[in-house]
Amino acid sequence: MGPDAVLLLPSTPTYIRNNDVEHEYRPDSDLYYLTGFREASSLAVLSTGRCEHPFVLYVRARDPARELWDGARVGVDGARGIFGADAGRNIDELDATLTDLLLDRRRLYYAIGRDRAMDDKVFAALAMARRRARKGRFAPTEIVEPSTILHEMRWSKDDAELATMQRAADISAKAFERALAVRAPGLYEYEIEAELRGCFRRMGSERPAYEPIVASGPNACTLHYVTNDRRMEDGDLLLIDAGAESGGYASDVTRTFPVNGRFSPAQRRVYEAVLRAQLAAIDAVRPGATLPEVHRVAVRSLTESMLELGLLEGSVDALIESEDYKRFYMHGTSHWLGMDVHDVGLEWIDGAPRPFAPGCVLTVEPGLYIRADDERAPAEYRGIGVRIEDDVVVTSGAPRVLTAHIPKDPSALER
Ligand SMILES: [Mn+2]
Repeated sequence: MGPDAVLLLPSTPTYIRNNDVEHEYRPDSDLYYLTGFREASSLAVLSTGRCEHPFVLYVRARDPARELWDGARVGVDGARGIFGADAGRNIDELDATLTDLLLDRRRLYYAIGRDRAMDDKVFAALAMARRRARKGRFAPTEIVEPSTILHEMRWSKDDAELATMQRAADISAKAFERALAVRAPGLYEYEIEAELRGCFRRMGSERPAYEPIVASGPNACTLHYVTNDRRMEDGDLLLIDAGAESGGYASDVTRTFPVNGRFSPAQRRVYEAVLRAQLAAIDAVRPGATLPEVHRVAVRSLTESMLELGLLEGSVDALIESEDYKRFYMHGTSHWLGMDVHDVGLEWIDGAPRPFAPGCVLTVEPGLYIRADDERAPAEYRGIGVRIEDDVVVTSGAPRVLTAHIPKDPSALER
């Protein structure tokens, strides 16, 4: 942060769902990353240079009457004793005390525009600090976006983080095992969703890392399908894109398999094309490689398959150049994965794609989607959507796949 700087890191605001019921509070990733603190209405303040308390944690004060309703709070003593703050403070005293923390700091790290109510408090404290800056005292003259430091720290995962991510992946693996065991024609998609969610919670996952996609038959061609209310039919494929969050970290997995336990020949050809592309793309995840490079590997392999399957005509190079392949593969191949399912960290640095380094984690998730109403496609492929997604860690050598134990070989899936 440099000398004489201060970082303000507030919790995410809570939102009313309806009447007096709130949406579930999910701790802010940055705040949780730095402090481990999970309660709402909190704010961490980190300061460099001469100051009385380098780490101040504002929390909701203990309040037996409120805690009777809402559950136990760590309180200001716990902020110090449990979370290692140099000072714990009551969040209700923020307005009265924030100015002091900004005085004699030159640079303020604060993410403007995420929470307008908090912006108002910070700007008021900043204005007050400027009024009080005299006789050798001073106020911040720079406001810096904290992600410039924090998100780069989060981009590369240490061993403890990777162990947590492996745990999230293992929970997802159990849930997919369960989905494979219970799938059957006649069930509704939400019954599979219920199995996934139940499995996550039974194994201690806090919540799904994102809304589970349980897309049977033609629904697999809707990329963000989450209504999950179709009755599955004999002969459908089922595409499940779901991942557990555990210890604050996400997993993100997609598998596609036949509802009746047997791929049709056409389904199997499409499936094997996606699997070929996915294996080639995973193999490209090496130190120094980049997201666009991994995507290019997947696109080339998929475009070759589109020709073989008779979905497109022409040459591979021309179809890639014209982007005609996007009719069947219209999304990216990868994103960073971590505390956020689409995790933070720059993708480009100084105008060039960022090279992978050991410890960064990304998904590899190619797919083929042939819409049911695509009358130019061979009839046997219409309505087939396939995606296969794994979570991959960059190491100094071969890529490490956190979700490797979830079956994806077509014969293994049938077994
Ligand atoms: Mn994904």
